[in-house]
Amino acid sequence: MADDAAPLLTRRDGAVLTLTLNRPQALNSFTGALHDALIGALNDAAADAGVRCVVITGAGRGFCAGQDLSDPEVAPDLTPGAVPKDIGNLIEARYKPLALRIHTFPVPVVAAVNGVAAGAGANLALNCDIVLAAKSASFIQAFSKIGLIPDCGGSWLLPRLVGRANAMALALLGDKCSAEEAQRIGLIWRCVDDAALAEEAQVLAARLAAMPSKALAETRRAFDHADRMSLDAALSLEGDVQRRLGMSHDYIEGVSAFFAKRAPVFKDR
Ligand code: T3D
Repeated sequence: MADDAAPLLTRRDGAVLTLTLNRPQALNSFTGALHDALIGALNDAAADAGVRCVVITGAGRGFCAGQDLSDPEVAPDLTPGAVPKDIGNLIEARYKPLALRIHTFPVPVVAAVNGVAAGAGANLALNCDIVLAAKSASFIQAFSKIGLIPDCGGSWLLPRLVGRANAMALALLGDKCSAEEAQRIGLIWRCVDDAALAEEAQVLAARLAAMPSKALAETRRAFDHADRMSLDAALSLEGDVQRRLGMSHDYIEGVSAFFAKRAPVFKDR
């Protein structure tokens, strides 16, 4: 496939937006164009009240192989004596905003990991709220193999997800972690048969889209903050959030629907 194909495909089904990384010839690795397209689509979706869940997946046999190591923006000049590029700028300009965009997203973001997820591609998935993977998919913290550390949030996420012992082994060794092993150690939520992944991701996304979005986003925020807080502070944060949510349409609707024995219709976002 020519590299002038759209690097990101978007599909809207009701309130669910599906974003498909579309550079299958390079396992959907990140170029500047893919970064621009992904953050642009996420920003548009965040501003669109009709979008209530986003699914991120990959075209072809991979999910995302992380940074495209041949992209001129970062590819090292292998000429002896050449001045090294400052790849810290790439992290600040591209990967940090991407990870923060997902962590501050107003509605849930689901990763449907259809194949290998390596480097920043693995951590793109792990930043998402729920990670579903095909059984044949795998997760590779490929950074150590090229002399780097886990980025795109990996240094923060990994120990939180799987504990320090597993995180250190995954990051230092850079070995392939199968989807089944990833589920077993708590790196991802669950894996499903390859043929069922796309459908299961859409069913999950439609279910999340019908839920009270604000409460779901506040749950993520509370979890993200909790590690840095004392129990006392976390309890206070819970009180502050419940105070706000308790004044929302969705809380009134949820309680009304419960007593009326009907399905709630949530609207807040
Ligand atoms: O500048 C910076 O590096 C800073 C940014 C850091 C963020 C990061 O993400 S660092 C980590 C970058 N990613 C990697 O190191 C992973 C590199 N890829 C691999 O190790 C392997 O491709 C996989 C384990 C992911 C999959 O292996 P396999 O055997 O299934 O596929 P393959 O044959 O290696 O790859 C298929 C094609 O995709 C191949 O192209 P070809 O030979 O068919 O023309 C390969 O070169 C290409 N490809 C795979 N990953 C990348 C890539 N091309 C560019 N960049 C890649 N990351």
